[in-house]
Amino acid sequence: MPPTDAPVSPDPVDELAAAFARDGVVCVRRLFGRAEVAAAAEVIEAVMERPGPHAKVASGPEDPGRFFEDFVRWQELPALEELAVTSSAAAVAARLLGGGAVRFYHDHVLVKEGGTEQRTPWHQDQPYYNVDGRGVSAWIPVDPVPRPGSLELLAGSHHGPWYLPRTFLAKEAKWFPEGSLAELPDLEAGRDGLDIRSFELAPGDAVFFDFLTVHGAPGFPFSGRRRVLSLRYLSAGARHAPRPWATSPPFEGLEAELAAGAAMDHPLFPLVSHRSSPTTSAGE
Ligand SMILES: O=C(O)CCC(=O)C(=O)O
Repeated sequence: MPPTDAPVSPDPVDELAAAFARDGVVCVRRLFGRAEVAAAAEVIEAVMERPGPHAKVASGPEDPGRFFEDFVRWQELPALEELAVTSSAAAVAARLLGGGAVRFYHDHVLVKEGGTEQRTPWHQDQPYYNVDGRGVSAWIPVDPVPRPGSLELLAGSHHGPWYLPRTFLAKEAKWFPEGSLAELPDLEAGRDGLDIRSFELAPGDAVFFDFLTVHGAPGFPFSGRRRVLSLRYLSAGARHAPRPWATSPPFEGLEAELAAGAAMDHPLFPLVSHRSSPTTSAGE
């Protein structure tokens, strides 16, 4: 038995959960090992070769690079389902969301080709979704990401308010109507005074962030590509919030099967059953 006054070293995963609750963002180094990074890279290549119905190019025709996105492909790609539901991403998400019946929400592939100038505008994800309650995304690059090309997140912004979601290129209010939510302040103008977090990342490192954390990303002014798999998870307290508009991503017809306010208990949102235990610790 250790002496009772021996210092107790805090569980690194609990430290991570405390940092996530405070800041709405944490970086986990080496979340994916070599085999998982290779599997994620293969998934991204398969998605790019055969884009799905929700795929889009979120950069203009004049951009010297390209910003490609696709969503919700896990049902066609068993390797993606495995990463989403049983990997250490699911394990860390479950710990960050406080346990309970954590569900996988959807996958999102985000690729910026080398030289892409298109910025990902500052935004929160949740106002585009069909859920109320908490969730977390794991943004996992399979290529090295230098800090000037990396995701940026405004610490503490997950406490709210919700900001009006707009289309990335034309800035249209296609979801909540104009005036119904606060406008996002001009973060670029005041960024020196803000607690903006960003990380230089190696393949398999991950940035976990709350569905309400305000985030954006620069273009990718490098020769390599920036291929990212983002895996999104729902807390046990998340509830279905059908909207009178098509959410992004859309879940057509779901309101006929899942009542407004119901738990997200549906085969589209499988329970996570992670095999790996999270032993990773927070990055800087
Ligand atoms: O990868 C990016 O450029 C932006 C990522 C993002 O907005 C997201 O994962 O929600």
